[in-house]
This record gives sequence, C-alpha cells and structure tokens, in this order.
Amino acid sequence: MNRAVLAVLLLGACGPASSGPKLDANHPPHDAPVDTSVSPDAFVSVDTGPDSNQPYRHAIVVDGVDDFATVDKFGTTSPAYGAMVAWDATNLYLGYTGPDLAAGALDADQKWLFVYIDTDPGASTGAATSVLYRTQRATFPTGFGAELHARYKADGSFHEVAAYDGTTWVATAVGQAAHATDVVELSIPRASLGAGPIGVVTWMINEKDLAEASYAGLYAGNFTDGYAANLALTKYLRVDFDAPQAPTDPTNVRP
Ligand SMILES: [Ca+2]
Ligand SMILES: [Ca+2]
Repeated sequence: MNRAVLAVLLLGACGPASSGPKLDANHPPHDAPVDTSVSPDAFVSVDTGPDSNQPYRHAIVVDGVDDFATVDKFGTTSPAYGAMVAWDATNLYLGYTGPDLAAGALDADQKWLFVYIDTDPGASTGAATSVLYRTQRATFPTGFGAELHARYKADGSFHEVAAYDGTTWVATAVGQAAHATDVVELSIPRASLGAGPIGVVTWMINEKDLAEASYAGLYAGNFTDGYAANLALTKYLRVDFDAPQAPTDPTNVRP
C-alpha cells in the first residue's frame, strides 16, 4: 500500500464518527462549520513517491554497452538500425546500433553517423544544411538550424564534436564516444548546448564513390533511404531538459 492511501485510511479511521465535519476539505457540508484544525495542506505534504513532474533524467555509461531504456529507443528510416537518446543533468547521450557498426562491416571506414543539434529550435538560426560529404548533404527540417555537430566514423577511427561559428564548423574538445559490438554511444556536455530546449537530428551516410547513400535517420519516415544530393530531413527530436516527458514521447516530434 502506498503512503498516500495509508494516510487517507488512517485519517479516516481516526476521524470523529458522529460529530463534527468530515475531512473532505473540498466538499464541506453546507450546514457544518469548517474544521480548521485539519488543513488541506496536510494532504499536500504526503509523500506519494517520485514526482511525475520531475524532469526526465537517465544517466548513460558511455562504454559501448547499450544501457538506454526502452523509452530512449527510436526506430529509424532503416529497420535494422536503432537510435537512442537520453539525458541527465550533465550530458546529452546518443546511441546507435545496426549492422554497419558491427566489427568487420563492409566499408565501415567510409560510413558515418551524424548528429546535428539546434540550440534554439524553431528559430532557424545556425547552419541550414549539413556538411557536404562527396556529393551528399542534408537540408534540415523547417525551423531547425544547427549550432553543434557530432560525427563518428563507423570503424571507430574518428570522432569529433564541432560548433558552427556562422560560417564554418570549428572542432571543440568536448564529448565522449565508446563503441563495442554493434553499439556506439556518445555524450555531449549540456554545458555546450545552452539552457535548452534543443533540437536533434541523426542519420548515417555511406560516402563511398558510386555507393553513396543516406540512411538510418532518427524517426522512421523522416526520409526515404538512398542516395540524396540534398537529403530533405522532415522531422527532429525536441528535447526539453526541464520536462518530464521521456525521449520517445510523441509530443517531442517536431516540427
Ligand atoms: Ca552504455
Ligand atoms: Ca539554431
């Protein structure tokens, strides 16, 4: 029995049986004086367990071993790939899993995971398109302009976080990455993201000549997999660090 129910039962059991008002402060009898000895505030202070209005928090250990929760896991445009997003008071965490991240994957030295972050989603500030790789790039969803960019090469040989200075991308020494089996995990310090909320888009590419492709975009249905000289991203994840909603809550899909 939780403590709230127990408290109500105890108060009911101890209350006067035949004299004085009932303890229903919201509906006192019209002909009875209000018993001011029992304040409604007494009920407010009852511990009902975790407050559902607390901001969502889930700390991830950046070790390449998937410890994201079910509510952190997204489908992507490619059925064999999954995207994961979580956050706590210190970091934003991103994870990816799929065949091209497994050891020995074909052309893993030419495949990339991209993450772009908008630190003022809806304002259309920052970069409107992604960095060009060979002949492919992406145009961001309506209202999304990127200020931060993380990239990770599928063979694990390269990881970088860069900030947009209005003209170009400048590498910043922040963020962790770890990769094991077919899971890669990244973290980006919230200190580099502003106060939030933020917008997030993620996808993968193959930059190999004559085999170029864009795929595994966060949110199944974001785009159609395949070669794209100008990939039109249509959805992003809005993260409100102060809100109780879990990452996959449908209200976080934007625009
Ligand atoms: Ca982990
Ligand atoms: Ca922006």
